[in-house]
Amino acid sequence: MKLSKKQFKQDFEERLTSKFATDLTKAGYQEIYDALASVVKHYYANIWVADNQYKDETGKKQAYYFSIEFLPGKMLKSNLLNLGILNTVREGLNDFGIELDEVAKIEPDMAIGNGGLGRLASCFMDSLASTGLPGNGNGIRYRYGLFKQKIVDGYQVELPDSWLNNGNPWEVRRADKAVEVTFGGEVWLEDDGKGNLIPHYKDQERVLAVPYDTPMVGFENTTVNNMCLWRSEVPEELDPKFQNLDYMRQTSMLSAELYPDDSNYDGRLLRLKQEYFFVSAGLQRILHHYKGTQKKDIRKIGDYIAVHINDTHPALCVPEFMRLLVDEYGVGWNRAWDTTLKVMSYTNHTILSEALEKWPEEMIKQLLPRIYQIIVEIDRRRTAELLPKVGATLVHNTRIIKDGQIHMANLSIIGSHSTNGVAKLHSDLLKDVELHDFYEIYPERFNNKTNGIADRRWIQIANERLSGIIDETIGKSWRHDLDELKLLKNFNNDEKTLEQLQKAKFDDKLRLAAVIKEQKGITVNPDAIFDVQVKRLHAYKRQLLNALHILKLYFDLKDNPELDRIPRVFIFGAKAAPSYHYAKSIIKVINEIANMINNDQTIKDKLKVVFMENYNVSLAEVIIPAANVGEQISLASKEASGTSNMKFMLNGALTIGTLDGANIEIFEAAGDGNNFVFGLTKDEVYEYYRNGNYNARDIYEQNPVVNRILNALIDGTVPNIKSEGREIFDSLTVYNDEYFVLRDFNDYVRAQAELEKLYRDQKAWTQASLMNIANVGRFSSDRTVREYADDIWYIKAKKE
Ligand code: GL4
Repeated sequence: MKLSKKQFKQDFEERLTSKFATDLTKAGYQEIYDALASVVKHYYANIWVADNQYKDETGKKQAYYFSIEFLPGKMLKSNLLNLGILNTVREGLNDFGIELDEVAKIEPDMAIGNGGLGRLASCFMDSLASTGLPGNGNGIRYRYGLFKQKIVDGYQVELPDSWLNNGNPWEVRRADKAVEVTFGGEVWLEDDGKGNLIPHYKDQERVLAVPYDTPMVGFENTTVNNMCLWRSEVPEELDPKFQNLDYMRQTSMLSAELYPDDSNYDGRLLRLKQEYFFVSAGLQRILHHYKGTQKKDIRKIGDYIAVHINDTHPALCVPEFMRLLVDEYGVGWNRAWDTTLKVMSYTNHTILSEALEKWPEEMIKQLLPRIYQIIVEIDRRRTAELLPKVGATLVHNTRIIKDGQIHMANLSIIGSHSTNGVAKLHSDLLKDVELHDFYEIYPERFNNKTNGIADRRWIQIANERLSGIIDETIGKSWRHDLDELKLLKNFNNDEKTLEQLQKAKFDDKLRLAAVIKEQKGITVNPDAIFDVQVKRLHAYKRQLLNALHILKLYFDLKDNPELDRIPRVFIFGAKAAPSYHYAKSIIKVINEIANMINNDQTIKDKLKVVFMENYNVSLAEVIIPAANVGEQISLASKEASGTSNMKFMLNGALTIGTLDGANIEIFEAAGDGNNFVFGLTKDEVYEYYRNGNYNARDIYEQNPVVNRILNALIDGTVPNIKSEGREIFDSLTVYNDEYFVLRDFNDYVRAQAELEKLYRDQKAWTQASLMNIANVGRFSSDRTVREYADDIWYIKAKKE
């Protein structure tokens, strides 16, 4: 949009006074932030209205991304950037003596997601709007987001994230669009005399679902999509049976809290209720919209909407959509089923068995009796139809209802036209191994969509220094099309460019060093290699491997203080699920290793270890630009894609990583020699599984380096980890090291040494860094959402 500085300043001052009856001399940062957000909202409101009107008038097909998590982070700068007024506003505020970055700090992170899966959903929201695609979000407006992490005595402590305390200027409550979601009670079918079976209900619990809309503003275009988040409330005119405080409490619980588990299935009733709650509310709203305002023929709804099931949490979309079509809109079963297949699509985000959702049949039957009947009917019809075609074994292996459980992945695959994985390796594993039986039956449904990241946030906002240098070197076209970064390759031998890249990295390291000093009181040397591992704490991600290697470096220096080593700062950021004991022990151990090393005067600044508290999107925006090295060291086959790997690449870090997830595609894109690869391949891992011949204890006994490091966990060398050290030691040496940490150790050490060697040659290092940046284009989520749009949702971008 066009906006002069003068106009902005006037709008801002007026808003500050009208909203808070104050002026610039007296306003605090909270007031300044709220007034600024309110002005920004005013700027996009008309674009939003116009785009909604455009969508309604053209009747264009729209996609709805159903996700139980979103992780947008802060919105202020992203909205300013996308509106094209970031600099105008920054300068305008400067004239008043206000720093935009200070104002931005006031905004709490919107953290209603756990990790990669939720963050991907938010990258998609940004990319859909920015590529002009009509794609909306649907989720839950949790009152409390992902817990805040404190480290006390080296342990993780969880505090509530009450992110809504000071209000949320970006959302719009739409009470008029509220719908009811019902649970429990009894249901029976009665013939209506015309041969139709009509469901009748008794004693249901009713919950009011109120939508809060947050606009997703596209980058310098006229698209504004919607992220709809549902809040649960008590319906006003209640049956006296429900008119009590217990019921109120129970109802508000539904949208009270995000489950803090990543890649883990927690089969609690409340979680199942949350899943049905946002699925039912979302689908009802969509159908009302198309039937009511749009006057569409409901039997043709498949031409107008696509619904995406983001992992299995929204899998109830399948039976709920059937229920709405058949029971509420009177569509015949077969027609409804064809429509459901056409509308629904599903992404699988993990093959970890502990993440696979399976709900006890009895639980679904009691909580969602009509949905249960529909699932049984889907299963019955499918079994009857497929038995003669594919035989009993395949049918049995792929059934929705098996062993008294409802298999949510099976439901999602069977009830949709598309199942995709999130990186090539992962999608192949789905086809060849994990979902092979489904692939035999429905080969045409399987495809790959490699993840991507919203580069606007991850470089334009997070790394203004680097962005500026790229502008100076190749112009600004990359800001609209990340593939244009390819032009940087022409400067791979240009001393000035390489120098500027180094300078940008150094400045970003200084910025992070200041944050580390402030948060942890640790002084780090900006000339050291900043080696970063930031992600959820999970055994398969192997933060432990990193920690063991740090111990090795430490012992090397203890044995030989004169050793010529490039100083290193190892930086961790990771939250563990509160109930994940082992992960929490790893946090404790890393913190005690850090204490030991950081306080050892003989080590000086050759080695420092920093565990940053409360890793979240905002902290990532400071940490990732400052990284020289990104650690992507999961056991091959376990990390479905990873997305921080792409953010590191974009910011010119070199990756040390395994052949897992999207790492493989990153290594290929960046070109040989520009990253550091190590470890078992997926095939080697599966070979071990087949033969069952991995023996970690042998490595412990035979490898003196490993032996010394592991002993340090239990013999008091690393202080204060009596039980945690033992737990980890046993996990490796007694319980046979589930994620092959010891097996990959030697090769990891080799790759780390190579890395250090390359770093000594600053020119060569910076060239490799440049090659990573230049080849990152394909990891833009703009590319990813376009692929979803073309191959899965069949939606079209708006022509500007
Ligand atoms: C995850 C994967 O673990 C991660 O590799 C992937 O990048 C992300 C988005 O596709 O999805 N799956 C789950 S569950 N949590 C994740 O972060």
